[in-house]
Amino acid sequence: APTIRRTDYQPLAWTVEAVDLYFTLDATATVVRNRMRCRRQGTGPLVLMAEGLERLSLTIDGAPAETVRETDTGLEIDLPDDADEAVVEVVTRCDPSANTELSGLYHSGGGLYTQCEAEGFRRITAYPDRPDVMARFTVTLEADKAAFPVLLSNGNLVDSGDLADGRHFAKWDDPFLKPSYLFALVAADLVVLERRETTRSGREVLLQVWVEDGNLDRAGHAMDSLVHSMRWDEATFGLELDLDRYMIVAVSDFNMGAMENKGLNLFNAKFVLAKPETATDVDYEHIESVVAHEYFHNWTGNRVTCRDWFQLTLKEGLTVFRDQQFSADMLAAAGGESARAVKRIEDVRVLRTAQFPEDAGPMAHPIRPDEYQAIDNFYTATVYEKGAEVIRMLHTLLGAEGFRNGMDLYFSYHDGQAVTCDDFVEAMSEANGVDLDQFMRWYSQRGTPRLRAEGRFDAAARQYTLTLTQVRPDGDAPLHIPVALGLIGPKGADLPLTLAGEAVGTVTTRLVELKDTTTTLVFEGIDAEPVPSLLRGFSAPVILELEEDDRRLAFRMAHDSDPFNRWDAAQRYMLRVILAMSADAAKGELPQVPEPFMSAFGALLHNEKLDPAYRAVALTLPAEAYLLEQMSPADPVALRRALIVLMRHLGERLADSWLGLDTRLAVAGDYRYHPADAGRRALRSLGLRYLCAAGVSQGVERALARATGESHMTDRFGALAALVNSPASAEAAIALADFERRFAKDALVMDKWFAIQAGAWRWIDSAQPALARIEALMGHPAFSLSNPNKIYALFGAYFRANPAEFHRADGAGYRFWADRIRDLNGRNPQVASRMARVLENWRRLTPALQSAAQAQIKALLADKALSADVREVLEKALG
Ligand code: DPP
Ligand code: ZN
Repeated sequence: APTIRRTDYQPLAWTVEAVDLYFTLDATATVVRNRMRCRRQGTGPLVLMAEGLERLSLTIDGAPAETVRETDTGLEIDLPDDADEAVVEVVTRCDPSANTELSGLYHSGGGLYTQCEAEGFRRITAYPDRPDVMARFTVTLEADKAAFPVLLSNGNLVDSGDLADGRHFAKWDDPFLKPSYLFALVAADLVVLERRETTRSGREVLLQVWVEDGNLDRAGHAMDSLVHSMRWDEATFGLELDLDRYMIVAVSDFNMGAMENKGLNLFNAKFVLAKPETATDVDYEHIESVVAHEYFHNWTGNRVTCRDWFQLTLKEGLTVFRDQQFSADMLAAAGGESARAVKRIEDVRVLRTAQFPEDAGPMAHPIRPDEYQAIDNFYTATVYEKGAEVIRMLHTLLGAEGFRNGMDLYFSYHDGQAVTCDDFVEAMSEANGVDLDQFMRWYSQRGTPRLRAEGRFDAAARQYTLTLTQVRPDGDAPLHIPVALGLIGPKGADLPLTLAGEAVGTVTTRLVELKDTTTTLVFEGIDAEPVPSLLRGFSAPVILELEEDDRRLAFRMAHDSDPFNRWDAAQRYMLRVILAMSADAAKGELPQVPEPFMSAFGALLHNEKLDPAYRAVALTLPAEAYLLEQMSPADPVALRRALIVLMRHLGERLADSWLGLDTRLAVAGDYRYHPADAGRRALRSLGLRYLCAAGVSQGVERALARATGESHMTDRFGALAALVNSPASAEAAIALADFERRFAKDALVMDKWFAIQAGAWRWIDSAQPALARIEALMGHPAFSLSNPNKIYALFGAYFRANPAEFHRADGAGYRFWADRIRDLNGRNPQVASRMARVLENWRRLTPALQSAAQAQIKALLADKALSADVREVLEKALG
């Protein structure tokens, strides 16, 4: 596939001002009549993109089109030089039931649904399918009434009624200009949960959550989340819902999480449906944030959209930041500031697990990429998560009020436009009178910058000198980096920070703006050597390099007043211990757990002043993917051995504490989604993980009772996970069978059942390898290769969450991977390419694993039928 470059952007010669679509819907043959009012804005032909469509007719101003050229991407039509306007009508046919890619118009569970971002609209009709073409849409849907009783599209319902032969129609009008990627339709047999709300300016709006019959009792949390999102955006950014009606529709087969189509959000059902018996606290939290994310896109993405797909982070980074802030505010309102800190920790954990490895591998790209072959490959952790960190830095540098002023100015300039990241940062700059030219480098540099810190204490001068040096991966120009920092005194209290030449201050956390490669800070009035606490709250997405011995880490684990850094100190300590233990395991020695680490860990566990939710994140070991990234060479089997020894030790030695906690922190009464309750449940489930890992019989008994008893999903699943990842294989088998019996007919819950088995660690050498179990589960009646959630659950969990079992010495994991990619490539290239990416960092593995992985990648690339999506990923991986 050709490489598309950011700097090649050109406006189209012809744009569309208004489009009228008439759909004659049918599961196997849908006919779309598309009438576009086109306007000239430059020289050249009218360009229409089209993919896999059967063209039935094409007319220009009512006459059959004559000069039509077929191109690789669609059609080009020459229009008279003196024409400034043309009405172009194109009629095409497509087959939704044959659309296994789930891009464009497709069939799922008896209904018809669309997904158009990024380039799916061209699979529905011929159109200038680019985000800089913003048109007014009117849409008429016509279908068989019995098969498709509900007909939805964007905007307002302006007409509907019955037609002959049992058919009916609905006509929708979207008053807002929009790009084609925000188009959506639904034709299905659904039921609705409705609520009426009044916006801040007093308009009444209708909110709807559409689900399959039988799921209404699972729609309430999504509805609540929507209302909370509305209120938050009004209060925080003064942004109101602009439509009379706002719809969310749950779809079972969906490639991504959800899609922000104007007024008609389509969601992967897993981010809508929840009730206590079927969804965990984590599911509730995800639903709230995804509902918020799509809702916030209505302004950041829809009202102001992207000029081209290179600007994707303009809407995604900003909207992820907004949903993170929203969730943090919601959590803090219910659970206090500690709950806010836990949210920040979770977000950084995702960044480090998913984005740092991407930024260190062959797919590394700036948050605004410079080139791509398949845009679908660039819906990445870098564009989303690192993009959100870049926006967060602006928020940190400008303050909440300055940031708000920048947002206001951005909307005042660009409402209704398709713009670039520069436009956003310029609005922030202008509103605050701040120069952000250097800051813009965050948009063009790839790789995770390192921040090297060195401290020197001068007792005689009572000074502490801190030298901070930025190291950029490609040796690029220095970045503008906000660093929040503090100094901790010997007794554990923060010291007031006074820089040389300043009046004596009282502030104990300061924000320093690094703009040069090296910055030296001299703090005065320091009487004893302090312990630095740098990058508080993770104020910038960098890797901090600071020499700290075990005692310092333990000290910060006990005293750092910044909850993020306190957690991070524990993570650093764990990382150090695990890497040393893995090195022993790699040499065939029995890894040892250092005693001082046990005390530091125990002190956190026993600290009743810390919220359970906080203790749960602080006592969770770093993710395996993150640990592998820090290991060279990456040796997944040695790492797993070390983790097993460590978990066993933590479970055995602290057994009484875990059991005591488990009793004391039990939550009484009915399930409610609340951060305080969720924190207690999380800590109890974590305790069961350690107890079961160590085979502590009381822990195993409690886990089995909780996994199989009358419980809600959070406790049930926590207990099941503890058993499956433990040497208690007999109890695990009982719990798995019980779970299967209860939920066999519940697709979303069965996804959990598949994933937990695919990700299962092997605690006993004789236990069944994950791969053998997965191969057997592929034949399970609840499994389906056409459902992306099933692919992510069974294969994704194996490839990503079970490195020791996937990277097997005999190469069987890689062969299985290659077979799955080959198979998925033909069905659904987007999903195939996501799965293909799991081996992109193969060069970091041990030599034997490298050659086995490379052989499979090469074999795949020899296949001529490989999609552009998968090919781009594998070619980059091979380098
Ligand atoms: N734009 C969607 C989202 O991130 C993904 N297609 O919300
Ligand atoms: Zn988004």
